[in-house]
Amino acid sequence: MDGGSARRISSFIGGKALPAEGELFEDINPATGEVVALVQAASAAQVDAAVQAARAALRGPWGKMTVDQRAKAMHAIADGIEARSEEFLRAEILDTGKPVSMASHLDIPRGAANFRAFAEVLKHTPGEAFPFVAPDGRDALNYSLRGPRGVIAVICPWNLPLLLMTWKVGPALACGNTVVVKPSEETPATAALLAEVIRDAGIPEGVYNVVQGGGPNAAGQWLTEHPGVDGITFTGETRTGEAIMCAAAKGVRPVSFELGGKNAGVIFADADMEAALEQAARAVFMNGGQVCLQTERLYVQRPVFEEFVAGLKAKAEALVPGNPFDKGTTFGPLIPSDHPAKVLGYYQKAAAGGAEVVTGGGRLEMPGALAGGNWVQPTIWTGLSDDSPVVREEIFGPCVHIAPFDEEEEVMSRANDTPYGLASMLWTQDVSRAHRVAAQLEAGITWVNSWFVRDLRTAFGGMKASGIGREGGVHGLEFYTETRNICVKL
Ligand code: NAD
Ligand code: 6OD
Repeated sequence: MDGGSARRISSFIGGKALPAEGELFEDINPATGEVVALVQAASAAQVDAAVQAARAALRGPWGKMTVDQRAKAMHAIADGIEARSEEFLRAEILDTGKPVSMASHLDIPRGAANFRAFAEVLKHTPGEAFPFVAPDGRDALNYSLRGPRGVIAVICPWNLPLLLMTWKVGPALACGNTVVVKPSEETPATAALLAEVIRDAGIPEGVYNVVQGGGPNAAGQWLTEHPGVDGITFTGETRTGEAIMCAAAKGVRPVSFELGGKNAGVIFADADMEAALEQAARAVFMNGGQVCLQTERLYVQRPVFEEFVAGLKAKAEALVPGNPFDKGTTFGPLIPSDHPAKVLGYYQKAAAGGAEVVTGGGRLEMPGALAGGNWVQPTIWTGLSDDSPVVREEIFGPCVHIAPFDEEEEVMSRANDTPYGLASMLWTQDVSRAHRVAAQLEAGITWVNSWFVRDLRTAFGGMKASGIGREGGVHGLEFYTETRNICVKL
């Protein structure tokens, strides 16, 4: 096992890494259960220092840069990630246990792409100006100026640590804000590495700060409650979003939230079965099912139901769990140490509720060094009713319930019968039906005959309990900038 001995990771404030001392917590490799690092937990005073450093940096050279200069800086950060991609890859794999085949194609390259994409969006976003005649007959001109919102708190989850952090840090910095990032306590490493890249790219100190630690009564809560924060962008559980919204209410600070989901996939009988199975297997099992866009409910039209269930079972059983550093590994562990208990709890509920367990349904016993990791079996169920907790609640694991349906109208109402609305997936070769159904699915994003093929310039976010606001391309400007209207009488 390519584990590595425990190293130290710390917070990064005002251009400097703090000494890794004081209160320390363990960073665990989920594939093995080994401690890979000891992490310095930021104190309330250090969180305050990070916010002060970010505020001071707004008044320094960063605040005076032109859009072109900032865009150049964003590309320099992306270059830095690419130059150190092997280090990012190793750090991300040790923190998450995800297979190298996935992290090298998705997490790290998209981490760099987030800086390039938002640099270009800013450079090419037009402004607005309205010449008009005022009531007194004189000419007038109104125009808008967009400026940074200020100090942005970036609160991150553990499932795609670098990708989802840079997805927010990229637009925040491109718009001229400064940030204080709170990575998940489960995955602290790549936020610390990014601090070195940003420092080495010549970005002024205080523009990018990291506070390590937990959420409640720790760095996350102290940061979101801090009055010096001008906006909070958060990805994580809906319940955590509710707590953060309460913190943001003080001072009426804006939030941008990407939250939980219980995403539905709909397979019509005319779907290209081979492609649908290939992508459904990704949509259910990629990253151990720990992707917000993951499909946990599949509805398959009755004539192809048996064929589809058998096909997905074969895909699940062909997954290769193993050492994440091996190129042939295609399936990794759950990430937090307490996550198997939650996921296995749903596995038990499904069995107790009368589900047919098509495959999986329990812990995954692994050999050697992997025996201590957070492994659960890829799992498929059928036979539960739509109101079963397994079919209604977010599990965030490598599992799916598959139910048959007969009519288009029926499946629409079943797919939409959820408090969530993040993503959905739809397979049909009937173009009219694809457009008709996609327009009715209550989800921020619908994949048609595909899964997770999203251009970074498009809007991303959830309906209902899956989020507030949209990020991506120009859509993120609503949150990451403040617009001022200038009214001139000529
Ligand atoms: P989480 O909500 O437990 O934690 C996310 C972050 O919030 C962590 O950094 C945590 O320390 C911090 N936090 C927790 N309590 C806090 C508090 N009271 N105040 C401030 N910060 C606090 O989420 P998670 O377990 O890391 O991630 C899994 C969840 O994230 C799933 O529900 C998943 O659906 C969701 N998710 C959503 C998206 C999306 O784009 N919609 C993407 C990825 C993950
Ligand atoms: O990169 C993306 O398109 C994106 N924002 C993915 C989100 C995945 C959530 O787990």
